[in-house]
Amino acid sequence: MRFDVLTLFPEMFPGYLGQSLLKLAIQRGIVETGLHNIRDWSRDKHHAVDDRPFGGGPGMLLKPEPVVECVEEVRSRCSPAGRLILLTPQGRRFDQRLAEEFALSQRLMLLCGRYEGFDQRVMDLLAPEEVSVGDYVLNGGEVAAMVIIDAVVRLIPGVLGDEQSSVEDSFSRGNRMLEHAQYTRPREYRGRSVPEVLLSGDHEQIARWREASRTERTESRRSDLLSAGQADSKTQAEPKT
Ligand code: 6GU
Repeated sequence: MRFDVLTLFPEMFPGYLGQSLLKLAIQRGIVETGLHNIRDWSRDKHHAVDDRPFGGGPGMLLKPEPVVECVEEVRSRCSPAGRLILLTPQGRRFDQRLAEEFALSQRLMLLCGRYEGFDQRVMDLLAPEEVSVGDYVLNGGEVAAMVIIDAVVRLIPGVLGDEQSSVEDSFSRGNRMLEHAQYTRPREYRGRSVPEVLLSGDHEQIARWREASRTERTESRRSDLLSAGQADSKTQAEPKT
């Protein structure tokens, strides 16, 4: 799978892409990445990529020409064209389901904004899928692009050592529950002991304890997931009664 990132700050990515799991996937040829500086497509003598909004208002907007031309050229360099994703707080909320869908793609192009956003003609001309990673405002789409790459990459077969491990992740296809509590050594730390059942070797009891832990956590922290899980095959969650 190939990820092309279009950004004004490509230098934010190599540190992230060079980390363990992703680094290995790139070395093995399972994942390929391309970083493209939108500024390289500016034809302006000062290499300007932003300008003030018509009608007034705070902040600067990304100019349409460098963005559109950067997307067009990067898109044409390899095939398939893949999905064009524009990172913006105005977009569809990213979740595990969308990550699973993206993971089926051969190529994702991630277009990162900065400043107050894009000139509307970028969206009108390129018709990207607009995606947000949550209801808060980041300084730019770069961290959001890393979030998407991070969530998608672990779903690609062969990236995780044990293929079962992403299937069992919270929110994955077969699991819309939070994960159960886990313990490792030491058996006692600052007066707190590992639950006896986990040391018992009784796998049936352990499975029951874990199920109870997941249910308790999900009910107390994210009860919205329980109703969403029941509405899995529908588009909307049932209204709570
Ligand atoms: Cl995708 N971009 C920015 N700038 N802020 C965000 C976001 C994206 N998703 C949530 N907040």
